[in-house]
Amino acid sequence: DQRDDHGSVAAEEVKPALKRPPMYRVVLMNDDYTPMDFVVEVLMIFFNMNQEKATQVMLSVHTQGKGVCGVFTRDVAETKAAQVNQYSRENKHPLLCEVESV
Ligand code: TYC
Repeated sequence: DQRDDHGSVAAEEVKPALKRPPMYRVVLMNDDYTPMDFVVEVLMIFFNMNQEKATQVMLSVHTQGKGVCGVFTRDVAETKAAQVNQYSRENKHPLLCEVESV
């Protein structure tokens, strides 16, 4: 590396301070036991979907096996997935929410 007399790496090798952060998908998994109404409720509460959009996403998960609820920065994605899983356990449903990198 070309260091200047303050020990800093030459400007051309320094990353710009502003970059888009890595994004993460929050994914809902299908199962045989969680009621459809509960999944719709979860999508409305935690992903701000209206009933029509939530029903559409729920049915897509039901038929495809999994589906994307949203794409967020890492902290937001991990928090939403943890909240969904906690809410599902509290209500004795096996619904599983996962995070995957985009
Ligand atoms: N397969 C469930 C049922 O038939 C409904 C369901 C949909 C469950 C989506 C989970 O992520 C899910 N009751």
